Amino acid sequence: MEERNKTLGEFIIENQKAFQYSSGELSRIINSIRLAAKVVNHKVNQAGLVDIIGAAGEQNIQGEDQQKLDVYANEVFIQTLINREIVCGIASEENDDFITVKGSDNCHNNKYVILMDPLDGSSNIDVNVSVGSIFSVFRRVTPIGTPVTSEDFLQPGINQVAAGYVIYGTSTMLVYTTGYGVNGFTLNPAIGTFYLSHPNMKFPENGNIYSVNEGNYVHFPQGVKNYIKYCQREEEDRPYTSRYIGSLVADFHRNMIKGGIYIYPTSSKAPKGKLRLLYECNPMAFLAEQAGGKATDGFGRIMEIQPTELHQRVPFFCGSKSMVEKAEEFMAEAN
Ligand code: AHM
Ligand code: MG
Repeated sequence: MEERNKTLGEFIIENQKAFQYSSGELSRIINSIRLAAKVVNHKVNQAGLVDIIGAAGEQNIQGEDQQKLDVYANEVFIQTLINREIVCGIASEENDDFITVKGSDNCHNNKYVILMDPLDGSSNIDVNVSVGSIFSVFRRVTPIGTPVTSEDFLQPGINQVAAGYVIYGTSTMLVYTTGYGVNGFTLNPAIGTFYLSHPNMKFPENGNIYSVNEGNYVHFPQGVKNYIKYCQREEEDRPYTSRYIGSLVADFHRNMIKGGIYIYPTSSKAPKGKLRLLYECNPMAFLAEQAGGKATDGFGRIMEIQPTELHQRVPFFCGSKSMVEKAEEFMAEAN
C-alpha cells in the first residue's frame, strides 16, 4: 500500500531535529503560522462572498465591520503569535515600528523574533488573484529577559532560522524551510489539515520564464533592459515565456516549480526597488537558496546585506541559479 501523505503536524514532530537549537519553540512558531494561515485562508476565500452578502444588506457574515483583508491578516498573525507566547518581538509590513511581546510573565523570556508581510499582493484580492503571507524568523541577539530592540530585527538574512510563505491560490499551501531544504504542505479545506504534498522542493537549475513588470521598462537600469532583450531574443531555447502575476509569492512559487526568474529592479521611479528586504526578500532568498536557487540584488547576495531600517527596500533578482547568474552578468556589464 502506498504511504499516505504526512500531515504538517506529524512532519514537525518527526523533524524536530531540523529545528536548530531545538527546544520546541520554533516548532510552536510554525504551528502558530499554520493556525493563522487557516484563519486568513478562510477569510480570503470569503472575499467575494462578503461583498455579495453585504450588498444584499441582509447580514454581516461575521457580525463585525468589514475590514481590509491585509489589516485583518495582520491582526490574525499578530494575535496568534502573541497568544501563544512564543516570540519576543514582531515586525510587520503593516506596522511602522516593531512590537515588543512581554509574555504573560512580563519577562521577555522568548528567544525568537518574527518579521512578516501578513498579506502580500493584497491589491490582487479584488480581482480574485492569488495572494500570500511571508515570514522570517531570527534568534534575538539581545539578552533574553530584556525587551527586544531594533538590533534583534536588523539582522542579515544569513542569520534566519526559518522562513516561509503561505500561498492562497487555487489551493492553499504552506511552504517553509528551517535550513534543511524546502517542504510544501497543501491544505485540505474540508478538514482543515495541511498535508505534505511537495517534499524537498527544488528550483530547476535553469528555466524559461521571466517575471518582471515590463510596463516599467523605460525606467529600468540598462543591465535589466539588456537582460530582458536577451530573454526575448530568438535562439535555440529562447525567447523565454513572460509570466508576471504581480504577487510575489505566486510568481516565486510558480518559478520554483517550473524554473524561472523574478526581477523587481531599481527604476527611476523606485530608486531603491520596491520590495522590502526584511520580510519579503530575505525570506524568499532563504527559501530560494534552500531550494537550489539564487537571490541577489543584481550584484550581491541578498542574505548578506546588513539591514539599516525595518522597512528598507532592495532590488530583487530571484529564481533558477543559471538565470539569476545570467542576469547578474548583464548587470555587471552595464555598470
Ligand atoms: P505589497 O507589499 O504592497 O503588496 O507590494 C508587493 C507586491 C509584490 O507581491 C509584487 O511582486 C509587486 O508588489 C508588484 O508590484 P508592481 O505592481 O509594481 O509590479
Ligand atoms: Mg508586501
